[in-house]
Amino acid sequence: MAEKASADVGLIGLAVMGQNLALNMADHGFKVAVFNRTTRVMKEFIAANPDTPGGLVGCENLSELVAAAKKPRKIVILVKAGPAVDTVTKQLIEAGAEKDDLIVDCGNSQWTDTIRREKEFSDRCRFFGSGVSGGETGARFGPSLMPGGAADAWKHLEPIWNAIAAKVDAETGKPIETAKPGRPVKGGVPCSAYIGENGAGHYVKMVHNGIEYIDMQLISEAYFLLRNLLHVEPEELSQIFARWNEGDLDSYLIEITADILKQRDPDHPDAFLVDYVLDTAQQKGTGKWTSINALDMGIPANSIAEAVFARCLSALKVEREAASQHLIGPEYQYNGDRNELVNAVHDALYCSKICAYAQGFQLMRAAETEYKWKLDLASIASIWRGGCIIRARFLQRITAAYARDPQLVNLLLDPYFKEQIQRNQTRWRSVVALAAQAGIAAPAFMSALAYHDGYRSAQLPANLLQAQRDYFGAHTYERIDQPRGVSFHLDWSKPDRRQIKITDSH
Ligand code: 2AM
Repeated sequence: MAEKASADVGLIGLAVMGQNLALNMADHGFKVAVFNRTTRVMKEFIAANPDTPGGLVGCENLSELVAAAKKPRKIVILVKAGPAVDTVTKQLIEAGAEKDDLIVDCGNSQWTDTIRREKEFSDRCRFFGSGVSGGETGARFGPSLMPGGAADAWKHLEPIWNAIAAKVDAETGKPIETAKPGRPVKGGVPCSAYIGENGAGHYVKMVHNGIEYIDMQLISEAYFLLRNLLHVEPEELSQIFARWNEGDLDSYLIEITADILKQRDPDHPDAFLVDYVLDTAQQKGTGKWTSINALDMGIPANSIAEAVFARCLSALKVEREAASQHLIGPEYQYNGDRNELVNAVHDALYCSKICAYAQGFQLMRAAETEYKWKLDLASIASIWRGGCIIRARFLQRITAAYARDPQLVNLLLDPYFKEQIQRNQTRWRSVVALAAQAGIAAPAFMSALAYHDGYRSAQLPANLLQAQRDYFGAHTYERIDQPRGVSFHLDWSKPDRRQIKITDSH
């Protein structure tokens, strides 16, 4: 039986993420009241963790949980994203949760659902949506946390969120990774910051995942190009990635890539695991949501979408195998310098990565206007430096870029990133050209370069395109010698082809 109102925080849903977040909070001295729909799971969890610093209070129903939590209550929900979040929130309110209480959905909810819920429950509780990144290990020892909800309620959650988040070094921005069960990290800057109203936290978490898709795809393409052009074994590639991890590309994803590539296959000790893993990627949807949102807002996040499509194409394994018998590519043999190619792929990866992040940050900029949020992009970059899957040295650079200029229109325009691309673009282009020549699919590298070249072009072929639209659909065009907003239509079907001025909004 739960004690009376002694718990600092409540948590509902004891699957792995829920258990790990509860243990993380308890490690930091918070007393956590826990509930799970299936009581046996809760009892087993309590029995398995008798001695946490903060203590766990097992609750058999939601009324017990509500009674156990100190006011204003902070109740974390970690149930399956979707209708279960609505059900549990309503049940919590029925069980006695009050207007000042914070109900914090830490699942992978769509930000639009969080906007709806915050509004729907606004006179019953203070509904928060918090992105949590870093997988199971992150939840246990320090995730990156992206909370969104009412600004005046944030102060109640902040101490807990700051305590359990991953920590980075204040000077270098490097993750401090020494947490052990019962022994949390001391010091450092927490990877947690208030993101904005209602769905802003879940939105930013979604963009994080979209960036993660393209980051992973770029790394996979770098591997694939080197593998196919140099005909090297995974172990040698592992050493290359490990070396890259010492420099500008230093990141969690490069680090695990180096580790994966040297892994031998458990069933074939002479071979490498990566060669036995079927080349079909699955997805849970956050990359797709990011791309759909980019399309909805009209923001060119083409590389993020390309990364989603690359997974879709990979999933057509049977079709690709059949097509490979019929559609013949070029004969190509790379005869150049091996080191030069390795360095060029490194630079191509770095330049493409800059473009990928530029797209993700441009998306968040647009979302500010779309959803009436005020997003601090430097702060968002800073909380991705540790805890999450895309954590990287690179994010220290992005943090610095937005700190230098909070109104920065595009990351590509920041002096540091501008200089990097300037310096490395010849090699980036040579890698893309090589991929095309050799017939090796490198959609992420190519789309990133297309984004860069499109963005830096004052002139694009949309003049012809718009004329086509006017030709077949009378969609009108603006003219370079007239003010913006003044539209014209040419009477293409008539012999005299007269131009008609349609609107003048000025
Ligand atoms: P369970 O152990 O009873 O299945 C992940 O699915 C977590 O969410 C589990 O802890 C699961 O509880 C919980 N969960 C899923 N749907 C739920 C619901 N509608 N109400 C309460 N908990 C739910």
